[in-house]
Amino acid sequence: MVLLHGLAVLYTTHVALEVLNVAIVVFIAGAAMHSATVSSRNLYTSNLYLELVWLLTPTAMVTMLVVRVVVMQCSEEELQLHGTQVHVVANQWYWVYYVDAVSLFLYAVQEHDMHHGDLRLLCGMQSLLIDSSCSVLLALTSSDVIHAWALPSLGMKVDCVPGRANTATLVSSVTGTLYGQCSEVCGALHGYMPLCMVTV
Ligand SMILES: [Cu+2]
Repeated sequence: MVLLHGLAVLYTTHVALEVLNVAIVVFIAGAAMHSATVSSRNLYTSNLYLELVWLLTPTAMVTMLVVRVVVMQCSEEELQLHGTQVHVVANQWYWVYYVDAVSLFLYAVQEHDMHHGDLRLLCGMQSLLIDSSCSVLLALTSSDVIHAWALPSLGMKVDCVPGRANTATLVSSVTGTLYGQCSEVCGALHGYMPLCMVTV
């Protein structure tokens, strides 16, 4: 909610600045045309106050943008700090989720264990349960080679790189079972790394 409010404020600011930009362009063009007359040339070529306006107006606009960006970043950090944190470690060829003190090992369901209606290579032995009313901060890494944690239905794809932790904020407005897969070729069983997530 804080992030959405920040985005709305940022959009409003950009629209206001665009209108201001157009007004400045029109003003400067008009002033330039007017200054073409000999009688007013001195006003626009050696006017200290006009120079100050031209200097301070862009400075104020850039300052407004910087302030808005800082507010946005602070809002996003606040959103992340209040959400659930999940650590994801990719391995050849399974996922491990660490949620608080619980570890979840996600393997693909073997074909002889599948039930009617199960999606081949998309169903996992376990599913990560997510509350759709909360944001989830994901910290993703890998223990061996590069993998990619991809959930197309939420438009998410994050690389899992050994020795590096990439972060992403997951906000799901839909409920149900979401499926994804590893999206970086990581070895012989790359196709056997499904992501199965249940949002309630
Ligand atoms: Cu893979």
